[in-house]
Formats: sequence, structure tokens, C-alpha cells
Amino acid sequence: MLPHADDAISRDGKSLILAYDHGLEHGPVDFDPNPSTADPERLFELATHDAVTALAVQKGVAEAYYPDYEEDVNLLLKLNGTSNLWMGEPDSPVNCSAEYAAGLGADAVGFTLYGGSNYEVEMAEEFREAQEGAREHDMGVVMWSYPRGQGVKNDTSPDTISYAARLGLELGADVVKVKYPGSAEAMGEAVRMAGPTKVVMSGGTMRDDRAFLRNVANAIDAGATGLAVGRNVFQRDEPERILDALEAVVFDEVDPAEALAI
Ligand code: FBP
Repeated sequence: MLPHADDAISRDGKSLILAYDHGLEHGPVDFDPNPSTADPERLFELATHDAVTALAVQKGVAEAYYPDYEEDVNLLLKLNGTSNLWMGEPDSPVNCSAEYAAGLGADAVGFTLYGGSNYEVEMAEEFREAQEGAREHDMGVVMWSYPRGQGVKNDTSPDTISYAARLGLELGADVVKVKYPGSAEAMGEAVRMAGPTKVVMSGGTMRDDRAFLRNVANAIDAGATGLAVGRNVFQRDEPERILDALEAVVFDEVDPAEALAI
């Protein structure tokens, strides 16, 4: 972890990363609730919202759309990813190098690590290459730290999430993205384990406004520095409205009920 390495994808030390790698990770089904979001252009437009500090996409989407948005959107390029069609032990093939990401204009790279998977050893070696490559090109490193697979009984238990956060620190991520462990107390422990590595909360499946914003506020209170969210923004009928509220909760620490009334 290097001080300030994530500055390009943060605002006042906090981050709201809009995640849009779902076309690969889950497939077109994730666009069903809001069909216009199948068009990456819609997400790049959303990413110009003041609340959004970076847009996370895969290489192909970046190649096709980022040239038109370089001025207005910070790019977080995922270097690995897997489809829902894969039915084996959790793994995530590398599809882009840090060097290629730098050439596309990325401000940071993203990498999924499935600790506890039978492929953990290979994934950690691949992460090393990505992390060191990012350092060479002055890009931040965001780890999607998602323990799962044969070695993991409960992938969102407080112990598992603390371990996930710690993996981010140990392996040299600037920001580690973890699932919400169910309470502010458990999130606080994960933040403590991550030390100087910043912890952001994963968005998860669609929830009602209040419940979602309450989790986000709890995570911020517990020391998380923001969130990396996909479905809970782009599957809504009015994604801009939830971004307005998230901006208030994450950056101004406004109470969720008040944020929704803005
Ligand atoms: P959501 O906010 O929609 O949960 O997205 C976060 C994310 O990490 C995405 O970047 C990724 O596509 C997805 O979740 C993977 O989720 P999972 O592997 O748990 O299905």
C-alpha cells in the first residue's frame, strides 16, 4: 500500500466506485431491471455524476467507450474476471495487464482474489504481477477480496470479512473491496485489520433505498472509506437519485433519511 496511490479515484480520501463488470460476471440478466443499462454509454454518463470517483469496467468496454470520457470519468480497469457460465472452483482469469491498462488511460487497476479457493495460490501470484505493474505506472490498486470456494464456510461472516480485508493489506492493495459483514461492529473490525489499506463496501443485490443507505452509513461510521456499487445503482429506475443520496451519505455523512429527502 502506498500513501496517496488511490488519490486519482478518491475525493477527500473517500471513494464511490461505480462497478460495471456485471456483463461479464453475471451476464445480461443484470440489465433486465433497467434495460437501458445494457448500453455502456448509459453507465459512462452516470459515472460523470459528481458522486462517482471512478468507473470499474473490463478491458473491452474501456477500449470501446473510454476515449470519449477520458476528461470526465476516472477509469478503474479490472484486470481479471470470470463469467457465470463457469461452474468450477472460483477462479478469475487475467484478461489484461497493468501495462495495457496504463495505455488505455486507467487511473487504477482492479483485481479479484478468491482467498480460500483451490486457485488461491495462482491468483495471488497473478495479483503480484498486477500490483507491481500498477506501481510501475503510478496507478492505484483495488482488490475485490471475496473469499469463497472449498476453504470457506461462510463468505460474509465477520471473521471471513476481516480476513478478506487483511489480505488487501498483506498483498499490497491501496483499497480493498469487501462484502458487508452484517454489522457496523464487524465492519469496524475489518477496517482495523486492513490498517492503512482503505476498505470499501460492496453494493450487493438490489435493496430498498433506506436499507441500502443505512448499511452504507453504518460502514462509513465504522471507518470504511466508501463503496464500490453496481446493481444498487444501475438497476434502479432513477439511478441519479440514489447517487445524489449516496453522495450526501458518503462524502457529507448526512443521515440516510435526510439524504433521501434531498
Ligand atoms: P454489486 O454492487 O452489484 O454487488 O457489484 C459489485 C461486484 O463486486 C461487481 O464488481 C461484480 O460484478 C460483482 O459484484 C460480483 O459479485 P459476485 O461475484 O458476488 O456475484
